[in-house]
Amino acid sequence: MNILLVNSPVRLDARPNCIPYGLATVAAVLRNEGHKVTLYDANALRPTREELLRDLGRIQWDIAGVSGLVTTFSFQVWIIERLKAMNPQAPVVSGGGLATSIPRLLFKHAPLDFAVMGEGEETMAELVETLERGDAPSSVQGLAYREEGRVRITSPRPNIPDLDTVPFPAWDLLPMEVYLPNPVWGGEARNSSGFLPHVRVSRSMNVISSRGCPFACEFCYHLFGRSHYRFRSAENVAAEVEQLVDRYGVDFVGFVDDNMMASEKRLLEFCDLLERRKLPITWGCHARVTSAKPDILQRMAETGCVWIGYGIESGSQRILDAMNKKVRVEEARRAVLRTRQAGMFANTTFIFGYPGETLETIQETIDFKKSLGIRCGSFFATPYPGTPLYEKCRDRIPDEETYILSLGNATQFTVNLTDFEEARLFRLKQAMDENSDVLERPESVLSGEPTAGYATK
Ligand code: B12
Ligand code: SF4
Repeated sequence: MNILLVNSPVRLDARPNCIPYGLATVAAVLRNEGHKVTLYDANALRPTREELLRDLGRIQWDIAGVSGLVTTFSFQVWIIERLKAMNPQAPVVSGGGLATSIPRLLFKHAPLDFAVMGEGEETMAELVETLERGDAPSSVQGLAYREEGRVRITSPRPNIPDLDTVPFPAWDLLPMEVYLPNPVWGGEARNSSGFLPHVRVSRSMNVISSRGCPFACEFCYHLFGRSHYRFRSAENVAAEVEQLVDRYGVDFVGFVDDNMMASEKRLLEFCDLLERRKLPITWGCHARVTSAKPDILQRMAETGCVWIGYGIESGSQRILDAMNKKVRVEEARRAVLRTRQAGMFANTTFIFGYPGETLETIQETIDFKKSLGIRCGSFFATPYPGTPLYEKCRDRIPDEETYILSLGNATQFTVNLTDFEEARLFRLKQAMDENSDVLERPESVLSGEPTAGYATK
């Protein structure tokens, strides 16, 4: 079959820096099954809508797939309508964060045929095979589809037990040269990250070495189910890095897994492989502060790790507990210091305006940042559908559809989860981002107008 896969654009104020990793592994699986796959990455190419339609007009497909995060709702509704109008016989399938978290809403607004929920490789391959045979989709696990005007959801598909069986992404179907020059992290990525000044990155690529996370923070969306953590073998990950170096001259790999350091044994094996194969890369990863042990950090730095991103979220224990973060403020502080001592950049991200946020908790975060010399912005606490935080805050979201349409970068305000009035909330966020004390500040300062970019409504 001819299969067209479209990736939706996100974060248009930053240059595209991450390949759509999951969509590209789905593409690789479909190709291995003998299908002809075209991958149109609208996030890399950033075409106008007219250009996109013109480009699609040149492609033939029997089945179309669309991928995107929950923030791509309006784009997906539009593109699904267009795909159906251009080729009414061809089923359209959506997968990824949007299809998994709010499939019914997508069915309501778009002429969608199928939503693949959760991991996509096996479900999509099985769906295509089922449609090719002309069988009913009801036997395909992990799927939502229309039946007699209603949306039916089949039983959940168990996660792939051995991730080493998943092929590497179909890089050759992607416009790799668009992504490679744009570092996964750093100022231009607009994800509040930095780099050490001496680190030079010329060709950077994102890799996923594990899926899921063993923890359950209240605000975090778990696409592959809560608390189900699986990791690829060190050998399998090193082989992928080696191919990226050989084929694309990659000199920096960003592991964008939720928590790349969760298995110490696998991490140390991976470091050994990098050393033994003399792979000429620097690298970075996301991790939990509780994984930051001095000997492990030392070994990571020796083998080229230059960046570790920690979701610190707050300097207030009360807020961390409310988030179900299962971390002590002191552990976060230690992780930053130890990472720096090992010679790496400790990137930190913070959430502002969590339910329960007060002047005192904001000041605690400011104190935390100041004590470590951290200067960075924060993200507005944003409840994403499918998270416990979303359920907890439903009463603050009067109309779900309007809310979903407002979701974008969490540097922008969507919903007030605190008891502060909005104008004050914006000023407080600015103060926290700039490390200006809020408890001792004269009221005249806090009641002034926030600088442009803060009153983001
Ligand atoms: C890299 C990344 C990004 C990148 C690029 C995303 C992209 N489109 O490529 C950037 C930095 C741009 C980004 C931005 C944001 N992100 Co992000 N991001 C990630 C991250 C860390 C990794 C994605 C990844 O590679 N996953 C691994 C692969 C294997 O999974 P996958 O992509 O989901 O694909 C699988 C399935 O979803 C499915 N599938 C996917 N597409 C399709 C299509 C079809 C047709 C089929 C059949 C199946 C299918 O099959 C794949 C293979 O199993 C995830 C966390 C995570 N670990 O997943 C968060 C995550 C996806 N991001 C998330 C969020 C919230 C955001 C932001 C809103 C954050 C913010 N506060 O601003 C912004 C978006 C801003 C905007 N303006 O839209 C949430 C998604 C919530 C949701 N319900 O969609 C996640 C899950 C983080 C979290 N735990 O909360 N992100
Ligand atoms: S925020 Fe991080 S540690 Fe918490 S559940 Fe999400 S991925 Fe896991």
